[in-house]
Formats: sequence, structure tokens, C-alpha cells
Amino acid sequence: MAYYPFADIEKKWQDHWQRNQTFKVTEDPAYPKEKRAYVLDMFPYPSGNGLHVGHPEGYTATDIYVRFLRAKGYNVLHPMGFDSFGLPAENYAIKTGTHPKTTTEANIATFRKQIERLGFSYDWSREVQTHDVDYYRWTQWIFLQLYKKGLAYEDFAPINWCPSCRIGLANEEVTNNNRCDRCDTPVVRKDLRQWKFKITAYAEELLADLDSLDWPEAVKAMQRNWIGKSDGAEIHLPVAGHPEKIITVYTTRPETFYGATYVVLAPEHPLVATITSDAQRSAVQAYQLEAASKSDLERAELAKTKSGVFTGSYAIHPLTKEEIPIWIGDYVLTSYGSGAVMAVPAHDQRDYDFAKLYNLPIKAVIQAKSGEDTLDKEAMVGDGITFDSGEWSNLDVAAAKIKAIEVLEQKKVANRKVNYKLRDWIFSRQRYWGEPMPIVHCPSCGIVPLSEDDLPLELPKVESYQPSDTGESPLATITDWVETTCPKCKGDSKRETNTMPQWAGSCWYYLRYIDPTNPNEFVSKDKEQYWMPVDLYVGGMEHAVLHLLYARFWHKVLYDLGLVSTKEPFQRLVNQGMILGENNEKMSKSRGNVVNPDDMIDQFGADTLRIYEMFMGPLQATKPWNTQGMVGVHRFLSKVYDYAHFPQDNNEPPLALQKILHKTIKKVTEDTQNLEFNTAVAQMMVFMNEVMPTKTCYRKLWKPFLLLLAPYAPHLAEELYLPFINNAKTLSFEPWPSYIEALTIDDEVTLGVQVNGKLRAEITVAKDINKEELEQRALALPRIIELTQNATIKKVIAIPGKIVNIILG
Ligand code: ANZ
Ligand code: ZN
Repeated sequence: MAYYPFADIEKKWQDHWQRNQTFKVTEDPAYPKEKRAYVLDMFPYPSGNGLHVGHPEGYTATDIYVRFLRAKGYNVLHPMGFDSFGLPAENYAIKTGTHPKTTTEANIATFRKQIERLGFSYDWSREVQTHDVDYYRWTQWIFLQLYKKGLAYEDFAPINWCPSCRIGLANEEVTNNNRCDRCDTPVVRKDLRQWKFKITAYAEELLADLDSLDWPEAVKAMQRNWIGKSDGAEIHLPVAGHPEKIITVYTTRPETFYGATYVVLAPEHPLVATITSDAQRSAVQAYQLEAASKSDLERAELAKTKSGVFTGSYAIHPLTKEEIPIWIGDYVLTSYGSGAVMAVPAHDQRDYDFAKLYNLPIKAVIQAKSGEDTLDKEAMVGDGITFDSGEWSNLDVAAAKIKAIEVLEQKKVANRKVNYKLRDWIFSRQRYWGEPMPIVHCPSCGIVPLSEDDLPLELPKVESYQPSDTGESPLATITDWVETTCPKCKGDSKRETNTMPQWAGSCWYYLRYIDPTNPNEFVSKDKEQYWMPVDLYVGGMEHAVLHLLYARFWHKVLYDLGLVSTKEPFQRLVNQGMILGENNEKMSKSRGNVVNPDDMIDQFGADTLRIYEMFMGPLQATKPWNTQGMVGVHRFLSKVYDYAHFPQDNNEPPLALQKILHKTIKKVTEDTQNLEFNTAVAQMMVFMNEVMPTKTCYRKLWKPFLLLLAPYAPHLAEELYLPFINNAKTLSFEPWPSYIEALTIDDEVTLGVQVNGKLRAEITVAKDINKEELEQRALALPRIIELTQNATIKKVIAIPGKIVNIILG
């Protein structure tokens, strides 16, 4: 095999594409809407570790698809940028004093260089960086639009607080056992003033519109789950002895109401203080204190054992007039429903565990259809028929639920209620390295937003990045930045010192790529309409909920404000699978199994890395790295290089080779369209194995083959395509090859040959062979001769294209 000079070839073409701005794209009106495509990658956070082999997986997939679309005559928008505000740069600054901007920009330069080495056809003129002031002024502008729409508000909310470091911690800085990542002190929850977005106002739309999206079902399911819609009732129960006090419980099972034997309030429930009896007061207060230190997750999902305390008071069941005890328990969360439940231990496992623990009565009201009774072991949570349930007795659960709500509403003790698990989004961080919020606090006017003309509100330089020990952002210590005048009354005021979370920049970057340098608008309407929505969005499954839900939320608000033209931003979503280490473990620095793409490119070339990452398996699958596989792919590309250097032949290639070409065109076209890149590569390998033995470079085969290869191995394909190029500067816009269907169909078929109905041999014959000839050929097979020589052949059933069956007498 000849030396395949990949390093020179790749460098040459990368320089060539850059010099000629080959992939720069404009909003050319000549392309009708259906011939425009917007293909987007999830942009990276430029960490100090550089690119990881997981990044090129998704980026290669989109690049192949984009290059394919260009050849198919599409105008394609394919941009790249950096999600460059973030915690690691700030923590590095705290440690070393290096400004996060310096670190971030150095990391971006490294990332960009690494990405460029892979030969991706991005339009780099559209690059955005979320920490760039010309970018974040528009992030601030969008914040103001949400604020003006009444969707941003101040509220107190807990943060993770390390009492030893005296700083707030992001979730990722809290270890699994709830300790500070830096000093191992147990983390507590501390209430701080925060900004929240009313994402709950969009819960129903965010849920309903999932149906219109071409997304993986698993991701849609995670979003549905996160939004967590449930349908039930709020039931109101008076407190005995406190006629003015009413406890409202939220239930999804109103049909079990006759089985409610006690009530549980969240420890923080506002009624607890008034209804607790003197005898119970100290126990209740001690319990409240203990519950305050736990997160919702620990209380609801991780808690294996239930706990609670009796308040000393009773609620009156509005139908039976019975008095049932009121407890507090931390498995009831303040933040969900009404922060109070009617406990039905017979039909809810949590209530059952609690009732068993504290010896509370268990009263069944649903009979399993099987007649089985397992209440001595566990709650009966399944379907069944109601009994002892007044007007909704003797019904199955679904019918009883409808009837119960009807009856309870009529008696005015309940109302139907839809609930969502989704909570408003805490949109502030007590950090420096993020977008400053365009908000001023004025002693006389209260919260005043900056005027749009005052944007950008620039992040000031600071000396120390250490968060203040009140839990506020480092910005709070920069007095001459904090102190300002009120935009309304011009009086002395203070700036908001919280910054936005990292999610902010990634909520709308796909819109800025469309019009990256517009100084007057976040995106021009015409350009937005030209490109949106994103036709294909590729990225990791880790963003299934937060990023993809937040971005959808912002987009819907922008849509309602008439600022964008589509209800949804990302029409189609594909999650690439994770690439594991050689040993099938997750790649990580600590395991020492991280593969660096730069090393792979140095050793084998970018084209090999691209194809290898696609050839590892289906794009969506999790798969282990195997450097030996790189060697195999490199050998394939070396063959391609060698074949181009065989003697050239302008004649018609032999029919068999024409057929393999047309089959290859068909397969690669279909597979590339369907993002099934591994099987497309396999077919190109088959093609090379068929043509190599001829030691002749048939130009009529070679030209179309190189065009098929081009999206996958663009550098090598460009280089070898030079003899065909006719003054063009690149093959990138050469039309995609077409195939003749007839040439893709095999004339030969392989049939089974049976003896007495049992498959004994196979035979490969022409598709249109006649009956007699098929019969003769089958009988002449050595294996069949063996089986029939001592027997009498009674009958031969030969059906061309299907089967041969020999019946022995
Ligand atoms: C009585 C009942 C009987 C319930 C039964 C369930 C089964 P989803 O479906 O997740 O919305 N619940 C209500 N508010 C709660 C809170 N703040 N903290 C913890 N649990 C709460 O769950 C709704 C059910 O969870 C409600 O229906 C309530 O228990 C409980 F056989 O009410 B159910
Ligand atoms: Zn004011």
C-alpha cells in the first residue's frame, strides 16, 4: 500500500476552504423554503480539558448530513459557537486570580483549533460566544421582554450553602452525600432572594406541543415527566375546634376519599403553628427543624423510612363527619399541590408505611378484581371496584373518580384541579461569571428594569471572585458598580447583583447564528423566517430536560411576543450515543482512559477519525472506543488513495462493477438521509473491495464514488476529485450522484433446496431461470446427489425465484 499523505492533504484543504470561505452561507432568495435547511450542533462549553472524542461524534454526523444536503441542492445553515459563561472558569479564577475571560478565551481558541482540524464545514463567520458583550446584551434584552410580560419575579428560594466556605454551591458542587465539594462540610439550605421565571405559565403548552416534534420518544417522555401533569381534586376539610381553619388537600385519587383515615401536612405548612396542641408543640417544633435541613429529593424519593409527628388536632371528614387525626410528615412537600394530603393507607404505599409505623387505621374502599386481599403486607394500589363509598360505590376506579369529583363538587367540598410538578425556574446565581441582570432596586420605585437603550450592562472587572460571605455574588462588593441612579426617578439606587445562570445564553443562541452581528435587533425578522425552525438538532442525552425545556420556554415567549415565527425551535432532535473507553467504562481523567482527538488525528488523520466515529455503530448507540478500529478505517482510506493511482480508464467499466456502483449509490444515499452512517460506510468498504482487484481506475466509477465519500472523508475526496473538477474550487457543490434502479437489482437469487420439506442445500441461479433448468441444477448439487442416490424421486417442485422441494418415494 502506498503512503497516504493524510496530514498534507488535510492541512491543504482546510486552508483552501478557509481562504475561499467555501462554507459561508447567505439568505439567498433563489432557494425556496423547502430547499433550505438549518442543521445545529449543541455548542460546547470550552472547558480547560479541550475536545473529547465524544464531541466529534455529533459534529461529524451533522457535518456529513450537511455536506450531503449541499450536494442535494440545499442552502444549509450550519454554525458553531461557544457556551462560554460557566462555573469552572470562575472557580479557576478564585484559585489563581486569572480573569475568567482570559481563561475562557484561551480555551475557546484551543477548542476552535481542534474543531477546525476535523474539517467541519461550519460557517465560522456566524460564530457566537455567550460571554461576548455583543451577544449578552441581547440575552439581557430578552430578559427584559420576559420581565415586561410579567414572567420574571423576585422570590426567596433555598440555595445549597456551605457554612464553612460561606458560599452558595451549584448542584454539581454538592457531593452525593450532600457535602461541599471543596471542604467536605455538610451542606445546608439557605433562603436567598432570587429571580424566578414563570415557566409554569407555559406548562400546558410545553406539554401539548411535544406531540408535534420529531424527537426521540425517550426525551419527550422525560419532558412530560418533568412537567408532570396530574388530574385530580382539591378537597377542603375543616379543622375540629377551629371552625375558621380549612385544610385543602390535593389528591389524584378522590375516589378513595372514604378510605382517608388521617391527614398529613408538610412540616412547613402555614396552619401547623395554629392547630398544634400545647402538648404536641415541642415535638412538632423539633421535627420542623429537622425537616428544614433536607432537600425535597431526600424527603420524597430517597427517604426509605417515613417519619412524622401528631399535631394534636383533628380534621372533619366532610362526608362521614368522622374526626381524623392531623399529622405532619416530611414526605409531604410544601412545593407540591397544596402541601397537604389526605392519607389513604389502604391504597397508597407511602401512606401505608406511615400508618403501619404509627399504628393509624387502615380502611379499604377498593376491592381487587381478583378478590385477593394482601393488605396485611402492602397497600392495594391497583385497579378494582369501590365499596363503602357512598354515591360512588360499586364502580371501577376510573368511573368512580369521575363520579367522586362530580359529587364532591356538587356538595361544595372539593373542586377539580390539574397540577403540574414543574416549578418556576430559579433564574439567578450568586456568581460573577454570568450575564448581569438589567435591574435596579430603588428605595422609592422598587424594582426598576433598565431601559433597552442602556444595554448592554457590562460585567465590571473585579479583584476578587470569591462570593461574599452573605451568599451574595462577588458583584455585591463592587460599590461603584452597584451604586447607580434609578432609571425612573433618578434617585440613588442599587443594581441587582445576581447574575444569570449558564442556561441563559444557550436558550437562544440558535437565533443569533441567523443574524450574528445585527446591532439593532437580536435577529432580523426576515432572516429568522428564512431559516427557522432548526431542521435537525444533534446533541447529548444529558440535555433532554433542562436546556431543551428552557430553550423551548423562551422560544414560546418570543413567539407570543411576535418576535419569532415558529412555536417550537427544534423540529427534529437526535441524541448521539455516548462513546465509552476501550474497557467499556465511561471515559474520564481519573480512569486514565480518555482518548484525545488530536492524538488520533496526528496518528491517522481527521478523515479516518471521522469515518471511524461513524463506523463504530449506530449514531444513537452507546459504544466503546477501539483504536484497532481506527487502523481498519485507515486501511480503507489508504485503499481509496491507492485506487486513484491505478492506470486511468475512460471506458465503460464491466457490468458487474457498474452494478456494485449503483447499489452503493443507492445504499449510501438512503443511509445518509436516514443518519445511518455506519451502514453507509460498510457499503463503501464493500465497493472498494470489489474494485481494487481490477487494478484499473475506471473514471466512470470513480467520479461518483468520490462524491459519495466526500461527506465522510472530505479532505481525501477533494484531493482525489481534482482531475474531475473543471475550474470549480471545491467538490462541495457538485450534484449528488444518482443511480439507475435496474442496476441495483440482483439478477441472481439464492434459493433453498428442500428434501421432503427439510432445507438441505442452497442454490444461486438467475432470477428468471425456467422451471426445468432450475430442477436440473438443483438435482445436480453434490449434497442433493448424496441425499437422493439411493432413493426414488417421486416428485420435484421447482418454483423459480422461490424454492425447490424434492419429494422422495
Ligand atoms: C390520596 C391518595 C390515595 C393519593 C391513593 C394517592 C393514592 P401525583 O400523581 O404525583 O400528582 N400528594 C399530594 N400532594 C403531595 C405533596 N405535597 N407531597 C407529597 N405527596 C403529595 O401525586 C398525587 C398524589 O400524591 C396525591 O393523591 C397525594 O396522595 C399525594 F390511593 O391523595 B393522593
Ligand atoms: Zn426610583
